[in-house]
This record gives sequence, C-alpha cells and structure tokens, in this order.
Amino acid sequence: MVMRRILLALAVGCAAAEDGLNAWLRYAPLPCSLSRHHSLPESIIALNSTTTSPVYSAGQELHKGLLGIFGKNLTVSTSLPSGKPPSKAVVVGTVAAFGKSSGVGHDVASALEPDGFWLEVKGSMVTIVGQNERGALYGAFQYLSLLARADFSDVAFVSNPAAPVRWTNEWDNLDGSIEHQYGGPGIWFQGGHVVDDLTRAGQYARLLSSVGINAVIVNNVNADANILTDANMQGLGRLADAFRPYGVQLGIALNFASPQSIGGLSTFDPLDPGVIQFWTDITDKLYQHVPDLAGYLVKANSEGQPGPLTYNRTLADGANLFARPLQAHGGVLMFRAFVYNNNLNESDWKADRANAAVQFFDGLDGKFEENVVVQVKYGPIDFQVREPTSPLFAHLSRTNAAIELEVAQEYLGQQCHLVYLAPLWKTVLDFDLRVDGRPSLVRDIVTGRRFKRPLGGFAGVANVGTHPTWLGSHLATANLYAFGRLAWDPSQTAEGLLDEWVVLTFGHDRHLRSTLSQMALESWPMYENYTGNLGIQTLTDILYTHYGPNPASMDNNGWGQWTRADAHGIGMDRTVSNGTGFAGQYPPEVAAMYESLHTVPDELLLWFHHVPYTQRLRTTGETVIQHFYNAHYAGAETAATFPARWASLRGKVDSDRYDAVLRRLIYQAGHAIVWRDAINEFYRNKSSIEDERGRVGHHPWRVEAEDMTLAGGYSVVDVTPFETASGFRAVVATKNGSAATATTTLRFPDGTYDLVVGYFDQANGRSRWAAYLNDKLVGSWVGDGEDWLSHEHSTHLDGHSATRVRFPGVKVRKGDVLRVEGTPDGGEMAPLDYVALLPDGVID
Ligand code: GCV
Repeated sequence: MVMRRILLALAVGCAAAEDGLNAWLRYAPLPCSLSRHHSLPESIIALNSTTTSPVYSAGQELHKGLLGIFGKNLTVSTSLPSGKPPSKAVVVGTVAAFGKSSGVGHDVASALEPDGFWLEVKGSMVTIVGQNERGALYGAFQYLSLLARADFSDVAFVSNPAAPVRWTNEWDNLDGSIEHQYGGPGIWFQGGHVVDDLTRAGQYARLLSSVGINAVIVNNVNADANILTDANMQGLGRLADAFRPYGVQLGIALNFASPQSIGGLSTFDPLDPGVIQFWTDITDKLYQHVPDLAGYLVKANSEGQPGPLTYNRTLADGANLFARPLQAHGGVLMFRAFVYNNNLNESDWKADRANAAVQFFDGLDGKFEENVVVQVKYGPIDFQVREPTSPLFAHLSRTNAAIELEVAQEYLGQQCHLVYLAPLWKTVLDFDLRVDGRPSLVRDIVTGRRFKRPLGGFAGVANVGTHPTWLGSHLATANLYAFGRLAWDPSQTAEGLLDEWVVLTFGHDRHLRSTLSQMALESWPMYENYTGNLGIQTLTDILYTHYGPNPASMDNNGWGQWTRADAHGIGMDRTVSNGTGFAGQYPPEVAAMYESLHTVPDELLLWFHHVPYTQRLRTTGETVIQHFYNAHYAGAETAATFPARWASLRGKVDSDRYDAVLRRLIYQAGHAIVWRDAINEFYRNKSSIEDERGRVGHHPWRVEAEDMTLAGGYSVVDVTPFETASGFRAVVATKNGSAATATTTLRFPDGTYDLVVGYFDQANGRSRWAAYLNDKLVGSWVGDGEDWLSHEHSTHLDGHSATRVRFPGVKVRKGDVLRVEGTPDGGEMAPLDYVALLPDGVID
C-alpha cells in the first residue's frame, strides 16, 4: 500500500495530500532527477534489540526513511554478522555496542561527548556511532536528513551538541488546556490526568529527537500542585515510557507552595526541615515512576506564583531546595529568571520592569547548586518583537545559564501570522556582551563555554497541541525545527536552517525553495514593521489576548511594559544619566553604546531613550513618527505580496497544505492592514503630527459602514480601542434572527476593482455576510475564524476580531449599488466596518 502510494506520487509528479503530522520527517520520494546515480545501503543493522531503546528506534527510522525516500524496503537486524564486517549496510549503535572489533577508532570514541555521534558515509557503507543511545539515534536522523535533501556525499564527521540542556517547555494544564495554545488542546493531559492514548506523545518525541531535543517539561510553569498526586505520578511514568524510545526525557514544573497545598504542612519555607523532607520524598517517589526524570522547572515569585521571597529567603535558597534532592538521581533544576513585580508605578520615572532580573539575582551568582540552571528569557521583558539581550547573562559567570526562547508565537502573531523566528533569536544568541572586555557571545555563555560551566543550554516554549500540524500552522513548524537545530549548534545560520526545513517539509523545487525561504526571511522584519518599531515592543493588547493591536494597553498599569507615549514623546528612558539605569546593567562597552543617543542602534532607540516624535533616526534621517508611519505601510505592503507569492507554488505543494497556508496568508495580509491602520491612527492621534505622505487616516477607496444607508437593525457604534475600526466606528445588528443591510451607491470611476470588506469576527458567534452589487451576489462569508484560526479570540469589536475579506476582479460602474447583508449569530451581531473598492496595486 505504502509502495503504491509512493509510485503513484512519483508517476503523477506531485505529492500526496498531507496533514502536517510528519512535519519535516516526511521522507517524501525524491524527484527522479535527484535520486539517480548513488549507492545506498542494502541492509540496516541497529545494535540493540530492545524495542524501547533509541538505537532500536534508529533502525526503524532508517527503514522508514529509506522506504519513503527511495522505495527500498530493507531488512533490519540487531547484531553484527560474525566474521567479516558487513558491506553495503548502515550500521547504527553506541560506541559500547560496536565494541573493539568494529573498526570504530579510539579517536572517534574519544571525540564524542554525551549525545554526540559519528557519521561516516562511504558509498553504500554507512556507520553511525553514538556516544550513547540517544546520540546514535541523532546520527540516524542526520543521515536521513542528508538523504532526504539529496545529499549523497561521502562524509565522516563527529557532531556533538553545544550544550546538555536542549529542552522544550510545554505550558500544558492538567485539564488539557494550554496557556497560549495555538495548536489545539494538549496531547497528554485531560480532565486532570495523563490520557490513556499516548500515540501523539510518542510521535512528538520522534519529531523532537530528530532535531536533537532531549527533554520536555510537560506541564505549565504556572504549575498545579496536583501534578504530584499518585495517579499523576503513574501517568507521568507512562508518558516517560512514550518518550523514551526517542531518547527524550520527561521533566515537570513544580508549584513552590505544594508542601502547604497538598502536603499538609503549614509552610513552604525552603529552609524548613519539613519542607525539605517533603521535596526529598516527592523526588524519590517520582524517580520510582520515572527513573530517568530529567528534572524540574520552577517559576517562583512571579506573576502571583509562590516562592522563597515570601519567607525572606533568597531565590538561590529556593532553587537549591529542589536541586539537592535531584542530585541523588542526576536530575537538573531549571530555575526561571522571569521574576518581577507586576505592580509597578508608572509615575515613578525610575521604575522599570526590565531591571528586575538583574536586581532579583543580585549577589546570588555562585550561590546555586551545581545542578541548577538559571533559565533566562532572551530579553528583559517578555518575548517581544524586538528586545535587547537580557543583561542577566552577563552576571552569571559562576552559575549555569540557559536561554529561554518562545516557539509559540505568543506576542508574534500566534501562528496566524507567518513569522520565522530564527533571525530574531540569532540577534540575541550572536550578541556580544563583552563581559570583562572580552568576547562573550550569549551563545557561548549559555553553552557554558565562556565561563567554563558544566551545564547550560536552551529551553523552547513550544506548546504543541492536537492539531495535526502540532503548532496550528504548517509554516510555524519552521520555528520548532530551528529551535532544536540551534540548540544543537547555535552558530548555524537562520538562512541555512530555513532552507533545510523548506526542502524537508515541502520539497526540492527551486522556485518553491527560493520563494518560501524569501518570504520566511522577510517575515520577522515585516512583522516588526507593522507592529511595534524601534524597540517600543510589540504594541499588542497585553491585558487581554496578546494578539491584535492595542498600544494603550501597554501603559497606565503595573505590568511595566510601558511606552511612556504622550503628546510630545515616546520611549523608556533607561539611561543611567537620566532614566531607570537599566543600560548600566550591561558591561561597560555595551552600556556605553546604549546610553548615548549617538550610538544606540535605531532598532532599540525607544527601548533605551524617551525622545520627541520628531527625533531623527541615525540611519535613515526619518523622524520617529514618520518612521512609524513608513514602517507600517512597508510591513503591510510586504504582507500583501505573500498570498500571490505562495499562489505561485500551486501544483508544487499538495493541495491540502497549499490551501491551508494560502488561507492564512490571505488572512495575515488583511490583519497586517488592521495593525497598520490601528498603530498609525493611535500615534497620529497622540502626537497630532500628520503623515508627511498623507496616507494615515486617508482612505479614498473606502466607504465607512457608518456612512452607508442602514436598514434591518444595523446601528452605529463607537469601537474601543478607537483605532481598531476604520473611522473609529462600525455598525452592528441589533436584532437576532434576521439580516441587517448596509447599502451605498458607488461613486468610483468605472473599472475593475477588488472588493474588500472590513468586518469583525468575534469568538461568540458565526455571523454570515453577503455582498451584492446591483442585487447580484458578489460573495458571501462566515465569521468562523474561531474554527480555523489558532489565535486567542476576542468577544468584542477590537484589534483581535478586526479582519477583512477580499473578492478580486469585480467590475463596477459609477452609480452601482453595493449592499452588504449581515445575519447575526449568537453574540456576534454581524459587525461591519467598511467596504473598499481597490484599483489594481492599491493596498488599503
Ligand atoms: C506561563 C507571560 C505570559 C504568561 C506566562 C509568563 C511566563 O507573562 O503571558 O502566560 O506564563 O509569561 O513566562 O511565565
């Protein structure tokens, strides 16, 4: 059956429909032009017969890969034939399993570090040697990746991971929901317990292992103490069993107050003997269920979570409380540096959330146990579209450190916007903090190289769910792929990793490769352009969904993600001379660069300085406000090109994935205009400075719904935030069960236009709309984004629900009558914002 499918696909020259479950591990047949002229192994020998061992999995994976890519159905055996060494075989195993007689030289064995592998391809003879079982599996995946990318070169190399900690964090709650879930509910918890069917957990471990991830924290850092019940410990044991064949270890997040909330103690003071005993017992018990538990992750004294500061103990006291019992079992304690006060007072010019991590960890360097790793978000605030590197990395020379990246696009489009994140992550990984005036790249700090630390690495918040694409969108898996590959080797380029992912996920076609790569590489700068520029942060709604625009939500609250925008200026003064002093948390060379308006990079100007809107940028000479306007127009223009660029790949990608991606890119292009207009209107209103190119607030091809003739119950409402509706108002139906209409006589010149309708798609209903030209139906649509768009939805008219629909090529004559009919559903009252008739080339 599999064979027939492959042959069929080869014959018709196009890929079979795919749902994304295999992500980059598709093992799709190579095009004929690439699959000729090479020799391949004719058998597979995986040197371990235990079905739960990663080496056994490597044998199965090699079988699957060679069958998928070449249609070669090879036998898999588990021992080396005695006598002569095998020829024309791929042999995979650990150094120990290969044994002395196998020809694995001492130099290879001694060059391998834990999880590392040796891969030698000599024509049809392939040798894969892992330092441990997991390493052998990694080597097999690497070999298959080369084959799937049609790389048949003879090679011989050692590959060792940059760091031992290469973990994902999953913010899964025990009820099956996930904090910031964009790929559906979680795959391992439901109703307070671990689910019975762990098939998806095993498949996920396979994906992770293929990019070198070696552990998963399976529950939310905002942890529920009930993870520690007997039933859940048993469930965790089963979950760890599902991961183990892929060399993925399980870890859990803990709630600091568990001794009190579930342990019957009156305290959770980390120095209390009863509390210490509680955690020792819990740890011993957990290891009975999960003998290879990777360790714990703890979020303490942050965003309402309990922690040691409640008892005037230090964060180090808190971390060591867990680290000590873990030591007996070889476990690691990841302790988050995301500690801050969320009740700051903005009227205090010196108050600054960005200062928090360095302040809270002040004096603690060297005070942590050796198996503690401090896990630091890449920037000092919270996964914003642009942040400077967290200065805390420069303060941990005697403490293990890991960088926390967010694969889930919480503030970055929630998987409904294509945003390839590796270039953003690289700005931090490759940043030189110049500690003690010496090269101190962040990637060398977290891998332990710079300060000669034994532990360290990478944590990626992934939040995968039951959606077949894992993350809710086919294109978003590029970020999971890049995270794993960068954790293995952070010196790799964002471009190189992307090309690998494109080929593995979609194929070899040159046009496809260059088109998709180019789009992905443009996506982060584009997203920054149409969201928050110059280091002002993403400008999303930080008090609600973290999705659409709401710049006002940043200020006038205790969360400290302030912009300090007023009528005259914008930006946080984080200088030492006049501001919060944050710039001074960096080593002197870096501090000096950020302190001065003459040297601060433009992209972080407003992070470090409060300036008038008329301040000129060093690089372009634009004023800050004009840069906002220009960048937002440029970003939306780029997004508008994406659907057509993707459409040029029709026939080169299977239709299921093609359609799913196209639908999202069309949505993104529309939402980019929502963003553009909202941010531009907001700051035009704040600053009273007009766009010198006259675009902002000027929409000659739109007709506002509130200016149309309304009937059947449509009535005009003010929208909040005002800037998220064109003209600041919209119309909503007032009667459920019947259609309301908005009608206008068009005054545009005769011609062919794209009809665009701006409307609001709330979570609390599935309204229907239809547009008619002279009573003839142009198109109809449903407000059902909650069924297919992965972002956190809103039940209001705002920047999250604002969206657009487009009907191209509509012939219009002056005097034609356009009518939109809206039929409400549930609490969604068929809200309508505007109609636009766009001539060719106009993006509005
Ligand atoms: C898991 C941000 C997110 C929270 C998240 C927190 C964290 O505040 O919005 O949902 O909590 O970061 O990283 O702990």
